[in-house]
Amino acid sequence: MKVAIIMGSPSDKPVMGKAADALRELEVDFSAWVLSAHRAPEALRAAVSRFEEEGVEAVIAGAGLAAHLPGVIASQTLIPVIGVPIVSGALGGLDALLSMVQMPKPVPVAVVGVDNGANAAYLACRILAVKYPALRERLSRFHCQMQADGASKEEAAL
Ligand code: RP5
Repeated sequence: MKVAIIMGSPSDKPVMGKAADALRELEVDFSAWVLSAHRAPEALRAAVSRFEEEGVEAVIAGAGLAAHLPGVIASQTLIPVIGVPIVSGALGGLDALLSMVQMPKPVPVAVVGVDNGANAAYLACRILAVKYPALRERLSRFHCQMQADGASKEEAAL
């Protein structure tokens, strides 16, 4: 079980680091690369072609501006791809969000909120948990803990 984290630029690392943190928290193995769909298309294609033999079962792809990275990856593999739109430049992430979410059928990309690298990791874990009972158990404990924490905050709100 492995997740591939791909980002378009080193400048995307702060957001994608949140995805890595969440995967570590849930004990899910991952590899991370900087591979731009526009600046390194051949290297990206080569990396995607190795995913299956490397045991990659979900991909998290983050990029800003005209963010074609997750869509291009989804065009080259059947492994589910989750896009993270990243704030960069004048349009504040709306450009990246629309670039990712408006994929043509039958090449879907799941998209999380702008700059929400952590949620991409949690979604990847939910996808993998269908197949891996131990991960499902860790996710379940994590979810229960979150609800308990939320309840105790509410009691202290006044
Ligand atoms: C995108 O362009 C990258 O994903 C990044 O979010 C944005 C800006 O890249 P840099 O100019 O900072 O390398 O391809």
